[in-house]
Amino acid sequence: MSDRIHSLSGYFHEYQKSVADPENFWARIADSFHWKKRWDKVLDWNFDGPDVKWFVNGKLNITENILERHLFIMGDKPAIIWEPNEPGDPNRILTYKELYEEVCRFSNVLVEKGVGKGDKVIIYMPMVPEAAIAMLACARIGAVHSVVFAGFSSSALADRIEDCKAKVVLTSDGNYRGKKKIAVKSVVDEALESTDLVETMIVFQRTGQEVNMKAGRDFWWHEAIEGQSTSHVAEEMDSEDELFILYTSGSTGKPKGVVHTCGGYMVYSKFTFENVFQYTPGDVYWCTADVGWITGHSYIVYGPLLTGATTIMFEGVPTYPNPGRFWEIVDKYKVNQFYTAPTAIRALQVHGTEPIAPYKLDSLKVLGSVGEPINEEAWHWYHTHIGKTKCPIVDTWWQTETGGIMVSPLAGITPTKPAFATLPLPGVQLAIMDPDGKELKGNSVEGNLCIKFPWPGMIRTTYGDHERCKQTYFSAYKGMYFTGDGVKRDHDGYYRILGRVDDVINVSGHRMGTAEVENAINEHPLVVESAVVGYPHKVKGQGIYAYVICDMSNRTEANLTNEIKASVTNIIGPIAKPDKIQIVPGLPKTRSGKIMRRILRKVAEGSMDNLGDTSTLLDPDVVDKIIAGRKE
Ligand code: 7RM
Repeated sequence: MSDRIHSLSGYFHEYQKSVADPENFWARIADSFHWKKRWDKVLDWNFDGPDVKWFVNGKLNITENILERHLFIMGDKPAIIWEPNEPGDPNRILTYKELYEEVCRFSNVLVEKGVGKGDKVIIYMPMVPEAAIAMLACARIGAVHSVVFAGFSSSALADRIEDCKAKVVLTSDGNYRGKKKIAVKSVVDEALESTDLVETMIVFQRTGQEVNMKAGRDFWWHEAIEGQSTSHVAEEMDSEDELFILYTSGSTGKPKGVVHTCGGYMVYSKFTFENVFQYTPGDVYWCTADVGWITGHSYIVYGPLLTGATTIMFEGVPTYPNPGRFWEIVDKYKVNQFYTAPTAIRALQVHGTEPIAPYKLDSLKVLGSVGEPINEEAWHWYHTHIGKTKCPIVDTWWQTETGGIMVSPLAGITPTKPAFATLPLPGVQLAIMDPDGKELKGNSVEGNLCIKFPWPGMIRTTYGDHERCKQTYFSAYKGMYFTGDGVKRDHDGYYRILGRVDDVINVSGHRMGTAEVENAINEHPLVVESAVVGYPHKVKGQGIYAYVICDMSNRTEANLTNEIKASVTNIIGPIAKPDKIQIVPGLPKTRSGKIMRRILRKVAEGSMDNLGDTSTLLDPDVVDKIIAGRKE
């Protein structure tokens, strides 16, 4: 059954209802799912705890709403179309029936290995259907998956294993991405040297490269599923049982494990998918994200599959073997909805329109954008050259913590404006706050973006540290969830997201804490102190600029810079590698010892004539020295 809104007046009507009577609004949406037992109460909440429960005492299994639900009516319909890295290699298509059978087989494997309800399972896998099968098998048996992007380093992986106390890791031998063949299992092996929590590792064979298998701990995926039954009875889950943990960066400390629960996430991911993309039966949908990020969770796997959609999973990269690869795939599968990040658009824009010319792209109905603000130039390029001016662009604002899209046009329904995420989805009550904690009402205002009422897909806690959840999201503004983003509401009441107002930067749509990068830099033995800021980058959106104080006695600057980059790659992963490193004699600090990042940001972006007040600095001279040594 579909809960799709069909018109702009329908949107306003639903929005109004969702605010006037949220419980009835969401109960009606939730009623179109299969519950093993219906809830007693739709919502129980306070933002002080915070303590939020949706569909209280409802019992369900999310995978029944993906598998059993679609098995009989559309068993032969493609659920997942997998396109490999290499254009000539065979693709794979899994129908809903095949997906059901594969998930059941793997569920049985997990049970046989002693994995049960509440156990944490790390999934460190490339973009292969088995990554989705693994997620769904965990959900089916009640285990809690934590997918770790396979580009993270062994030490980042070890941190996550330790934090959630995982006893199982699912991985692959290797991974193909563009020209590269990447080792995957050996990264896990290295991570497991520093922790003894993991009892079982199951390895999907993708590349056939040589790996070490530790007897009693490591098993091949293809051997493990052999002879397993293709049926499995789904575990009964409480609506508020954990579904997954996904680590995300914040402005302080190590990444936090954002916890999502079964009932609310199920309802929210499907509702937002159907409505934002206006998915209709028979459409082919493609989201280019990686399953290691929330976008992959909600809009490659859960949202589309709950809707009975055909979802494409692409193993490769936009520019291999050439910058026409995305468009070749769009034509090949007659993709109707295409969802990507501004950074990918900008990376392709650089190559001009020639790579697009051979392709028709006439199947496209909807284009989507996610992960970072989309600049107007990229918006127009996307609209003109990919959408041929006929496809609405849905600029979708949301976060790992929100579970699903929060502010976005409904495709073809909400009139769009370049670089505006437009209006909140039904059920989403936004507030723009000034620094003193006053809500800015009316139009033409700018401030910090907060949310004043719960929505089903929202974060429940940060794993193992509820206080941190409260501090990070529910303390800045009383009784509200604070997003960390700045926002403007224009004269039409449309929302434009301005970017982070905290020490989080967004590099190619990947969220990174400046403190996290600094900690990695500081691991280098010759580094005394560092400060990291973002600066505008033509393709990545933001680049990473690091100011580093170090002991230069027996290194050249070039050596040291390379060593620091290597060290960050080792500690976090290549995505956190600074673009620019400037060795500095000191950092601009206030008398109380606080680094004035505002100044460092200005210098990094090149607006030195506009540094603002520097009178509170301990040593104002240091600023001139920093400007003099600035990296172009
Ligand atoms: C989905 C995702 C969240 C942060 C968020 C914003 C930024 C995401 C947009 C956006 C402007 C958008 N989750 N962001 N989408 N900024 N317009 N459409 O990216 O947890 O990884 O990042 O990303 O700053 O707070 S995330």
